[in-house]
Amino acid sequence: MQRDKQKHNTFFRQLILGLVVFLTSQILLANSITYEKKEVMIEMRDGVKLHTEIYMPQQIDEPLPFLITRTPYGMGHKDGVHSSLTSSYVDLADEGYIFVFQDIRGRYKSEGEFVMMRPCRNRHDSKTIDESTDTYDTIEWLIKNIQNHNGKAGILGISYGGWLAVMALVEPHPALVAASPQASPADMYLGDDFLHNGALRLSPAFGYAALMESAKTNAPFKYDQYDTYEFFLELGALSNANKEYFKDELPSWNNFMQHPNYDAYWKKLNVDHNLYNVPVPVLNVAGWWDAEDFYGPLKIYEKLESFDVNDQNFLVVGPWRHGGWSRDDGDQLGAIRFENKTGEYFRKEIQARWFAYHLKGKGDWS
Ligand code: PG9
Repeated sequence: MQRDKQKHNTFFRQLILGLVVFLTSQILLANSITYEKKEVMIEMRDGVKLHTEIYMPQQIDEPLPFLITRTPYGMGHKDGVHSSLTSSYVDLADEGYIFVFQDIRGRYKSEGEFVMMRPCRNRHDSKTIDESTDTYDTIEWLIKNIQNHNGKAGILGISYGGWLAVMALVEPHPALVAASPQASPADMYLGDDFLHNGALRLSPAFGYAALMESAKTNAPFKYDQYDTYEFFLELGALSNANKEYFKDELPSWNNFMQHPNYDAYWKKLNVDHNLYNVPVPVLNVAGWWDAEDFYGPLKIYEKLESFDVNDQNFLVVGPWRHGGWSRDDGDQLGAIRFENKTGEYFRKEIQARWFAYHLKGKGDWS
């Protein structure tokens, strides 16, 4: 009886998997390893489906870990391959992981409503969701539906993607054993993108609200002049932004206008407030010349240190602009030249080694 039920369940799981995988496509070459790409819609606990690309290395026989990146910005492709695999993830792709790229809720090909930096859910209400539960549900689905994995998952991302990696730590899936939040904001009012100690960073806040909340895909604001300094001078009072352009339709801009003080709205968004006893090893990354999110990684590192009994919380800070470690050589910043390719060094000797150690038990890390 039990066995029949199991068979029945397996049959339905396979049937559902068959429906969910709407594209199992090309065998693609990333460096020396061939990857097969699958495109799936993964169902979250509330029924919303998230668009996900999965790249499986073909020549590696041993079970592999998942390496996940979640984004609100859409996925860039070159010849059908996610562009990270041939640029910033080259060293990781050479090592071989099951790469997973996902559009977050409400963005690009994913269903549901997008909420910019969605606050953490009320855990007493089992019907609630947030970016942490979406990551949890994604890992759960991957573990149950993708073959030949080793039961481990890692997550990495930069900026908004870095913040999503931090959110994965709020209610971490047991299979999540490595997270690298890079340039993640920690507090938008105190020191990251939108305000600095209460002073509104007008151009980034205005431009970002427009970019993310005017459409489901990135929609850069179309300034009617080259000199945006002039644009904002001509705009006059801040209230004119809604009157003339946004028409009260952008939730984040409305929040910026309605919460000039450090009130509950901003405090709820502070990641510090949501991280407790994180059991997952973390590689935090920051750039000394990051104009957007330098405050965040230091604060997140500091918070994680407060309960890091196993010495598994790390911080890397280099001579980089926002995200400069992920693609740049890192041997110069504007006119300033350094002796070394610091970006390349980070990707090969730190990032790739750190994930190989935590997800594959390879090499050492101390
Ligand atoms: N600094 C950008 C951001 C992160 C998180 C929230 C809002 C903006 C970014 O580059 O993604």
